[in-house]
Amino acid sequence: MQSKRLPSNGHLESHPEQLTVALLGKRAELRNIIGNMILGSNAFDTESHILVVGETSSFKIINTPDFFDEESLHTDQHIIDLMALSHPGPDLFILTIDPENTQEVDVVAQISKLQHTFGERITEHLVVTLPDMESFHSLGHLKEIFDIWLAPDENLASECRNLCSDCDPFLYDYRHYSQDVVTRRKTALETIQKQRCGGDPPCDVGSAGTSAHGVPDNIFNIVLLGLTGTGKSASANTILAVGNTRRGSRQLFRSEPSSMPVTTQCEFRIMEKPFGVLVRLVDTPDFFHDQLENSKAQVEECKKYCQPGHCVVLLVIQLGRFTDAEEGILEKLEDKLGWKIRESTIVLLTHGEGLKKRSLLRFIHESAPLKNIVELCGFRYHLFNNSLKDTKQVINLIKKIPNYNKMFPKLTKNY
Ligand SMILES: Nc1nc2c(ncn2[C@@H]2O[C@H](COP(=O)(O)OP(=O)(O)O)[C@@H](O)[C@H]2O)c(=O)[nH]1
Ligand SMILES: [Mg+2]
Repeated sequence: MQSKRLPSNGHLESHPEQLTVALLGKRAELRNIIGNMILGSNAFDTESHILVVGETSSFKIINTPDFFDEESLHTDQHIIDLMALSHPGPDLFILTIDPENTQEVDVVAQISKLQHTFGERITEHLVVTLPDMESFHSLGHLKEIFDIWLAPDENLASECRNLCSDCDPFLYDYRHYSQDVVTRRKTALETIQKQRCGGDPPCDVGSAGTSAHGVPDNIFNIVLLGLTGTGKSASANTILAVGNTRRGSRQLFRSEPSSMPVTTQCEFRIMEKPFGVLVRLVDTPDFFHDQLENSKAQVEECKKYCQPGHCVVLLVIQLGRFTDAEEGILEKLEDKLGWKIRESTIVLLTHGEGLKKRSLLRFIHESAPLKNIVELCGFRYHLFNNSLKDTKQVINLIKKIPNYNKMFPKLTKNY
């Protein structure tokens, strides 16, 4: 593909393999997540009202503000900037669909607007990312109608280069925007870039630059940790159920009784309701299970989401079934993850129906090792009955997240 591409700017000469990707969509947080996933860094971390460029030698990602905001006074400027920064055309457009806009009519309207703005052929270079497998299935037919690629968020990073491997370069058509204006803007942006950066290394206008791999992005993570069979996946599903509307229902995590690990790798779902901001719900395998292959790699994957200040850990323990293996589990997890997760941990006890009418606090006090863990976690604990899909137990859990009212101000208003 690169050999077919016209050289559009200085970066291609230094990085001939570099692909240029235009990142579009209504929600800044989601665009940031996708952009960071592809770059393998935390280059994008704010809601920006200008175009932000993040680069590695493999990718140049142009993260655009919301083109679909009818009230924006700057849409034309943003479109011209995108055309200038990716002149004569990017290798790929990625349209990120957020969990609240997965209705077919919304998605079709966005694709049509892009065709109208940039040219009919955009669809041959367009990847639409969907937030869950359910919308992936329900919108599957759009693939044929528009000749686009549909991709669930999770697999995108590895797919990006494959997608570009055998298509002709995309070239903007200039039906609505003058080519002269775009090339003038391109020269102006290059001049600004040179003044700012001395031309080397590239750090375009509004550049986020790039940074170390594995640094967390700006999304808050809820990470479920614990041994096999304690109810991590079932608890994640209970949380997920609160945000599910009929049109936005999400694929559940696999949860079933088994002494062998059912969850064998870290998995996440992005949700917005009831938090009011995007939250990544991360289910993990039992890192201590001797049948878990690749345990080290899974811990590394988990570390991406489980970083101080960016997450809450739910340490899941089955009520009434505290095992020897769980003694010292908090310290062992801290060892693996490399920080004092206790500062951000809530002990989540499952099988709440087993408590009957007894007091939970008394129950905890009767088990010295359980009491010890709860104590180490600053007495943050909560009880779930995962056989009930009860919103209240989830909201009460969220309210135990340290600083929840600052992080989720809309939740405070709604509940
Ligand atoms: N009755 C009941 N069953 C539960 C509860 N939580 C989990 N389970 C069941 O326990 C089994 C193991 O749960 P799972 O979520 O797969 O555990 P994981 O290995 O920690 O992810 C599944 O059959 C769940 O349905 C609960 O609160 N009540
Ligand atoms: Mg599981």
